Amino acid sequence: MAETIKVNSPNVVYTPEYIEAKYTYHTTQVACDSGCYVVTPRSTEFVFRTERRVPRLGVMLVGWGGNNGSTVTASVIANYLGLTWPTKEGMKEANYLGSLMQSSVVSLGTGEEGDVYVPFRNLLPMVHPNDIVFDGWDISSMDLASAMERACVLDWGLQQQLKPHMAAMRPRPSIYRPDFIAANQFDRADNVLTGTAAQQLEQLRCDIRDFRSKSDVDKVILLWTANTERFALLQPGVSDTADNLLRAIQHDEKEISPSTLFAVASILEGCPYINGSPQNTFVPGLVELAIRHDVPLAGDDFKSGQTKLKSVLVDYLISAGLKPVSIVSYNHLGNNDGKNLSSTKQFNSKEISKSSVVNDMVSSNRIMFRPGEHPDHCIVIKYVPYVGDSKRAMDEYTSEIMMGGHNTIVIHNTCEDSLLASPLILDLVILAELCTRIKLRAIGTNEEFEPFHPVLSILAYLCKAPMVPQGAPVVNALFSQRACIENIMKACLGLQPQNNMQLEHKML
Ligand code: NAI
Ligand code: DG6
Repeated sequence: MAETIKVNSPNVVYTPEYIEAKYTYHTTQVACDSGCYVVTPRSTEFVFRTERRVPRLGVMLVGWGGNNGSTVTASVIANYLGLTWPTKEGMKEANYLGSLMQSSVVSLGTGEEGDVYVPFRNLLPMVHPNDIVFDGWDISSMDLASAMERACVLDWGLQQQLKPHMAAMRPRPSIYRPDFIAANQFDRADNVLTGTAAQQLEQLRCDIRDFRSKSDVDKVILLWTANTERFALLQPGVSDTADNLLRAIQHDEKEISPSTLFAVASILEGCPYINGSPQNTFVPGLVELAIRHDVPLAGDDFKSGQTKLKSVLVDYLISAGLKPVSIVSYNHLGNNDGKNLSSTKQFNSKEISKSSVVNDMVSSNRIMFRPGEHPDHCIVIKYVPYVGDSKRAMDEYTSEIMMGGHNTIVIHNTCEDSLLASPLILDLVILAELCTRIKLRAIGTNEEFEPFHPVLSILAYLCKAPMVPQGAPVVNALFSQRACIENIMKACLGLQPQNNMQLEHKML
């Protein structure tokens, strides 16, 4: 398989610094006039400019010593070193299964023997996960080798090989506001920052600068993979505008969550910030601050297993004309995430994020759902310590079918949660970094190239409750989200989206 791609078109120019591609963006505008939809095809000429130099990327994880944090760090080291280890099923080798960029392919076009598929990662120049440098914070002081052992995720034979490489990695002290996470996390918090919110914010900014200079990375991205917090109350004068938020931090306002403080530090240091948990870190003032500083944000909540499947299955049911009327999603798990979620307020954050995923699909179909009508949707999470990181997810989907019939689908999924989340963390930071190197301008309108909107909805595929720019539609259907990433990356190469028409095979 060839490793590089070169587009042979007068619309695509390669310079040593950039790939510049002219691209015609086709859209369809619909207006309703006297009971008739008037449909107008439109097209806009864009130039996409992608910086070719791939930076050395540093990733700072908040919650570095947790199951996800230790697993993703260990997995990258194992891949970098090409480790293999024995198990009762034979030898295993390090890989990146579950990563959209590293392990899935896209169709590039048609070759002599049919469609030619290439790894997603080869479409544009992007960071390889093996080259990411990790650092981070945790309220638990445990070194990363011990944290990996505490997580009980990776095989023992692999852990033994990794320990010497991880023992010196120590999370930086973090912000602990006991009120935001479950009380049952208290005994973990032995590595905490003291001082006011303003002093803590300053310390986080120093940490980012310290990491940047000591590790010699070109860019830093922060990603929250710490415990799920409760929702912060949205108080006028505190979190409603950027200025109020900054002022409230100076006043040591207690209703500002640790995650929002991390996001503020990240923005002020010019580092993209990603929220892998469901809480409302991105309060309105924070989003305004990101837009003001032009720093990307993405979230919320990794879409790893049950919800990912839900965003496929409900899309299938509704697009097949079957009417889902009841969706019941039950989970039990025994890791520290499950322990934290056994507390009501933290569970509520997760419940909101897990429930929102079908809304856009339901409201798109007015044949089956009247305005305001919705399937019953119930989320249950139980903490069962014995099963550890091996989460069980059981789902029952009941749909109405023709002539009063019912169709009930039951799914049982068992797998290590952190091994599903880790490749998502890699995809999130790699795609966020790529997005900082893409700029575009509409020919005839914009003279200047502009970056994407700081709210990176392009990362929606990886998020349970995708954040989008104000007023933009939320898309949850998984394959639409995947097509969004693929088609934007293809546009950067002047290539049209995959249209699936295959006309060349449909004529005599
Ligand atoms: P975990 O509980 O093993 O790790 C969280 C870590 O965060 C712990 O080490 C804890 O000490 C630390 N922590 C808590 N508050 C902190 C703070 N203020 N600053 C720094 N560190 C702090 O949880 P796990 O399994 O790694 O999950 C992490 C997050 O990702 C959770 O919020 C979870 O809901 C979310 N998530 C996980 C998914 C998965 O498939 N594993 C999928 C979707 C979301
Ligand atoms: C209980 O479901 C624990 C949660 O943290 C989930 O495991 C996590 O959010 C993954 O959820 P999902 O629905 O994407 O599998």
